[in-house]
Amino acid sequence: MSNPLEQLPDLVATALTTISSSVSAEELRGHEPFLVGKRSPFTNLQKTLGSLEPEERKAAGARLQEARREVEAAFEARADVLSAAERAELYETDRLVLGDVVASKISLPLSAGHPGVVALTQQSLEDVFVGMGFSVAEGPEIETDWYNFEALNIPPAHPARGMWDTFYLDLGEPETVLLRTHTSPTQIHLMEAAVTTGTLPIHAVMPGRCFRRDTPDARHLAAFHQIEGLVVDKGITFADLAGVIETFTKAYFGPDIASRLRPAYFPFTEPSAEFEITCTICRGEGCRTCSHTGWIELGGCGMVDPAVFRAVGIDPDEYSGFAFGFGIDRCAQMRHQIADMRALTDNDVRFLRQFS
Ligand code: FA5
Repeated sequence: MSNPLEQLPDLVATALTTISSSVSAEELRGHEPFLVGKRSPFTNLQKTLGSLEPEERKAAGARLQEARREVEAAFEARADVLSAAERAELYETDRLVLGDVVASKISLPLSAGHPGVVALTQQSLEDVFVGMGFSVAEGPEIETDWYNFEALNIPPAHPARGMWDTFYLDLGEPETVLLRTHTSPTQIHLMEAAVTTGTLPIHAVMPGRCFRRDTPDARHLAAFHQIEGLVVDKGITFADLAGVIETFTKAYFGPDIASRLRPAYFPFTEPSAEFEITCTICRGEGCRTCSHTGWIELGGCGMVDPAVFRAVGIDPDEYSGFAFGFGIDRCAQMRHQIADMRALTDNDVRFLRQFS
């Protein structure tokens, strides 16, 4: 029987010629199955080795393997050369010269970005209140339990703490340092500073970010914004508070949006009220966003509780005041008729672009 490997040198020579004469990586890839793949003569020859005697089969297998490796090595080397040449050519043809970059910069509709709708809303709210004679102040986002709760007449274990589901920080004694749940602690900072520096009265608004363990839904986020208002002066009454709320509503939302105050409870104001406006999504008809009531709660307000004055060293017999705090995101939602507040944090540029 003839030796099946007789033709091996010719097969190797033919394969090497095919490899060296391929002029592109694509052409070489087209030959791959017939040179080193399943359809190569080496694979066919492998199958014929079974007809040899065992001792012949071993030597023939080694020769075949060596020939296959030679072809594979030549194939890899040629593939490297061809693809390197093609990459170099691509770099050359795709290279941008300075003139191209300048030209494309001019023709592209580039956008530098812009403040988001909540930041813009905060600016407009500040403008309205500054126009009404308020100054603007800021307070820290990380607070102690004393500023966020105790000084606001909410002692430990007071049931009202349940109104604000709190994120505590792992700092100091457990549950003593937290992410502020509202902007009301800034009232305390402001009153303390005014007492220390002897700069009463106070007419200020305090915008900022707040955090609650609230499940996001159409009207809630876990990180949201409030704007706090505080007036401390002599002879301030609930009528002043109601007048400020009404003036603000008309100035910011327009003459066709109504506001109303409903009795409520906050430990730091007495009496207290909830401040609601006509739902701008349904214009009072009732919809999913306003839970079919026609009204949307913007915030809370009331006359500063004497206990709060005493906590910061202000004499409640000499001074009186009012405070309010409402959601900036909620204002943005109502002003722009955004049915679901979660759109504010989705980062969808099609949504964000509308408010530039
Ligand atoms: C307060 O936070 C009180 N500090 C308000 C206050 C200040 C009362 C001064 C009296 C005097 P309340 O928890 O109701 O109250 O929140 C006020 C407003 O913040 C809400 O009406 C809503 O507009 C907004 N708000 C509250 N929680 C969220 C939330 N998770 N996402 C978005 N907005 C919220």
